[in-house]
Amino acid sequence: MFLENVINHQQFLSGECTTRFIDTNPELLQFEPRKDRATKLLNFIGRVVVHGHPEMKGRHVAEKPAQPLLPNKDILQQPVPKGSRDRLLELGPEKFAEWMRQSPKVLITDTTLRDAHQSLFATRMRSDDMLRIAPYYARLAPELLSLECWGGATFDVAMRFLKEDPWQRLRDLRAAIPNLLLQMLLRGSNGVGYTNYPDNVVRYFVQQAAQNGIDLFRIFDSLNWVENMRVSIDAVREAGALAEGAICYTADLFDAKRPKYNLQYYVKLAKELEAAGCHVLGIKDMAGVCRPRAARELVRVLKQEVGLPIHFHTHDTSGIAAASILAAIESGCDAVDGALDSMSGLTSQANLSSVAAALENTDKDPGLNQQNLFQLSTYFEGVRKLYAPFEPDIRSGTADVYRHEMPGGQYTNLREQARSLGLEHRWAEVAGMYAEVNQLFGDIVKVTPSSKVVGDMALFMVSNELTADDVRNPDKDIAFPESVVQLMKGELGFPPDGFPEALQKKVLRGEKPLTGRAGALMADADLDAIRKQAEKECEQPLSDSDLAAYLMYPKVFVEFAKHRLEYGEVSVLSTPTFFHGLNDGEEVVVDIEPGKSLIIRLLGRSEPGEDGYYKLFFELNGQGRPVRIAAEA
Ligand code: 3PY
Ligand code: ZN
Repeated sequence: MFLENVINHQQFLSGECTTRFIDTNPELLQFEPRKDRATKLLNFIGRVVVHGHPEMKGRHVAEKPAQPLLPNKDILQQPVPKGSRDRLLELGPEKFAEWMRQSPKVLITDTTLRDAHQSLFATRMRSDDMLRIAPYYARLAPELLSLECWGGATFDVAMRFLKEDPWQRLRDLRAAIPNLLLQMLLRGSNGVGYTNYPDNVVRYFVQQAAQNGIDLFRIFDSLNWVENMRVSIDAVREAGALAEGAICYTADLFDAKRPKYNLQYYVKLAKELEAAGCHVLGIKDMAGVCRPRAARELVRVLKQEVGLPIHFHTHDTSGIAAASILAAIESGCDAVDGALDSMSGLTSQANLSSVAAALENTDKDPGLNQQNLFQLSTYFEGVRKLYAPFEPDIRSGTADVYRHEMPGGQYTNLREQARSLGLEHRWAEVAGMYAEVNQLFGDIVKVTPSSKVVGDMALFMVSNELTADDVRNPDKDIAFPESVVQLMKGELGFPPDGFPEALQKKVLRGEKPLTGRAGALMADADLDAIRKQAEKECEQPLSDSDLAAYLMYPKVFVEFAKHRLEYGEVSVLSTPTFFHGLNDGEEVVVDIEPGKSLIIRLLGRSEPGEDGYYKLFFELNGQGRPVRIAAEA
């Protein structure tokens, strides 16, 4: 800073410097530490060194993990080959969808950067771990259909826990991977949130997502209500991107005791989505309960009934997802999802490389290079270790998923919620209660946000020692969680057969449920006024994408924006430094922008003085930098 002050000073620039230059210009020594990126980062690291990262509290960390190794960097000398995005730009969405349908080979989506980490370690993967490998993806796996890398819970978690900008992640991935379709998961009228938003907010969000780099939007509704998906489908089409309308698979096609989720139910939905203008039909088996026989039959019939390419998504919670994927492919499924080896299995997706290998030397061979996939997977093996403290101790698949039907993407997140309520040791009870709550609610589709409501209610019942009979009992007064009240009111929409009347009455305490789509009943949001309000709350000017984030999560965004003001872009720190700070004597290089790096070393620290502050001694690019951190967290 001192040097910067000197070399930018008028007198210095004019060459009129004498030995009294500094004495006669005392302002050179007036630093503005709060505005300086390096100081902000040192303060952040200092806090982690002294108090630990708040996200690591109470978690088991054996030792500070090492930064994962990347593949050979010579790979980056290769030009980026053409891929699915080049094809989309050339053909446009309609013809691209037709190409998907005609393609003899099976197309594969890699979910490693979104659903896999959402499902394995509570969505905690940081942008830095994605961006380091991104240019390798572009070169090593150009045959992929898409990279699912955004949306779902990643938007919220990026700001809330990782204190980074989800939009910046998207822009950076886009720049590093120009050749592959980037795919997101959009919860229809619930955007990337847990509630319904006004239609113009959903439209604005979709526009921003498309402008910042999303090509393929997988859109679903948490109660399979197509009315709730139309605004998003139209907005995606207007943006010139690919609209994949997904039906959420629930129960078992062949279970005569749950006839409402039969073939006709799915065929009707699929036809509605086709008529609504979707380019691709998704089958979203969010819990991983679509058994091989059901997958074979569902895809066979849907191929006959609709003219869209079919994209099958499932989870490996049961341990037999690959059998369902291969069965779907036998029936002519056009595209399937998987995750790289080291990020697959359990509540995540099935192993992409193994599915590809199973198809090798057949006419459906996706044409991926196994050695290349292995290089990518090896990197993520190291990444996964960074997040070990967030992984539940699950070691095998379980058929219990057919009972609780919990989405893979919810599993680790709900477990985190249980943990924060001190209920982790009662997890088996929570999972059992989840199944009971589903029956109480009338056997509904469970996917975000309806799955969150079921989860909230299960946690509420376990922590308050309530049984299903207590909940049904009209004479037992219960203060239901707010999300349950919203669900019963119809704020997320309605299942085709409605909610059980008696429970709905009890929850709503005389209030009437909505009679139409929540989004249609809400006035458009005044985006200009909201921007002004948000800028005031955040004490800084906001970009269009910032506004879109505020519209989804006002409170979370304000906290994130204030953190950004105080500590700068902490996303530039490596994950070991972000979560664990530095050991005494440790040095790291932090790239704060292309061509500009900070070399940070922690020399040591003093115990807190009488002023109540620790003093940390850093070296920043070779210069000593003391940092004071309050002993009180
Ligand atoms: C999400 O909405 O985050 C999901 O992963 C749903 O499966
Ligand atoms: Zn999923």
